[in-house]
Amino acid sequence: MRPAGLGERLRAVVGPGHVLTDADTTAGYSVDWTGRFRGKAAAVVRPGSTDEVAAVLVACAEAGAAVVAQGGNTGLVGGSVPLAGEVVLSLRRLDRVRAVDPVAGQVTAEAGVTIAALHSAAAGAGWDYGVDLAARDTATVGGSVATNAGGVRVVRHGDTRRQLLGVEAVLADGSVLSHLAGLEKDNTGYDLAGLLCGSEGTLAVVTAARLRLVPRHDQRVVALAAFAAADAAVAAAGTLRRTLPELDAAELMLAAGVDLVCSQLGLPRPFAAGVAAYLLVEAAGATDPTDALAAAVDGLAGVVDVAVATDPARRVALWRYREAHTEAINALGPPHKLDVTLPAGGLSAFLAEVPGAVAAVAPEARAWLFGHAADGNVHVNVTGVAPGDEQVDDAVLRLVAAAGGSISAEHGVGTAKRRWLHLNRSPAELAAMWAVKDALDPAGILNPGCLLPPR
Ligand code: 2HG
Ligand code: ZN
Repeated sequence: MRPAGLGERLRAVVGPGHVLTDADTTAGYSVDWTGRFRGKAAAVVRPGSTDEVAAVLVACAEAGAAVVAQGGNTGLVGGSVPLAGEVVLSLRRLDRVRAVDPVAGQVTAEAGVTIAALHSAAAGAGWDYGVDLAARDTATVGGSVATNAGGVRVVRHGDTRRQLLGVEAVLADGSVLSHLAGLEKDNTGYDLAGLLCGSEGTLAVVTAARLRLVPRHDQRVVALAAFAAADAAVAAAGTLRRTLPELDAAELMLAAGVDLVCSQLGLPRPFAAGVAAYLLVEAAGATDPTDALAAAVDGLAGVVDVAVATDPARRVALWRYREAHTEAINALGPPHKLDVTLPAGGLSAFLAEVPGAVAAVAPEARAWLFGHAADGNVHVNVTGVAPGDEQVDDAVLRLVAAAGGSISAEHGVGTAKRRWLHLNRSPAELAAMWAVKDALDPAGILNPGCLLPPR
């Protein structure tokens, strides 16, 4: 490892067993979930406490070694892998739920706690955590705070930043910021937790978070509604936000994506032919929301068929059509993933325009569209394009920006999209971001290839 002596210092901090340098072992930390972004780690360091994270950062700063923080490595924008030979700082050993406060409805969880474990801890105290996502068994608190992760329940509870009451984080110089009291009202200056949320490991390494919990809604019902046209499904998601107060999720799928999932996973087709789009709707409440959901779906225009599930196994089976999109698409080869938001009124037109925009630059490519319809968030996945060929990214992201949308809805900018950040952020905003970066990480050792475009 370079520079000489850093490896020895890191081993002294975390113990020899937690500094990995063998290429076979570090390989798993050096590639993203999709396989599109591959690098090589100078070393993987696995600290077991916040103090050890601080000592690791001091050692790296003194050696001038760049560091990429990594949680579950389920991010899909190449933001947690060492693409330029960085040291990987794995937070997975920080996996304690430090405290659940059932009175306040809050939890303090370390960075390496998975979202699934956080849900269990919340349930044990009679509460629920408002963010949920398909990668729940692997994605971690630290990564979800660092990327301001969204997921399937943003329509009801908002994104990770909305749950965040405070963080513990280590700056590049090893100093520890700790603000975990969880006061609901706390107007004492800059919102550092809010700033670090979504900073993608470029300003500090998040080691723990104080998170707000939400009341449990144990009565759940799921409907899979089929539509003859995608714009009717999009319009329906908007209507449900108004007509169904119990709305927990409204997920859009298109026929091609569901067909792919069915053939890859051997699932039965949910309906007979003639369906163009699907909306997977979940309603949840303290009392049974089935009648409310049925009445709301009855009132929707353009529905051609509906399947309803109340028992847990059948609900999971309906969700499988949606949650398996990511793995089914990946089985075709590493996709280009463009997670974008459109203004509500522009989503239908965008869905119609994407295939043409992709075909214009990559005729062999195929676009797969699905996402969180009620948030205007669509996951444009493009297969059949070489990992390094960015023409489709450029075409789709320019289409998004022209329609007034965001090039990153919930996954972050990562290394994948930093080239296009200027489409959403003005020169003044970028200068302010650089000023923050320079103040907190003057030597630029924290995830240097991520988020901010080169100056
Ligand atoms: C989801 O909504 C995730 O399932 C992943 O955000 C999206 O695979 C994707 O592009
Ligand atoms: Zn998503």
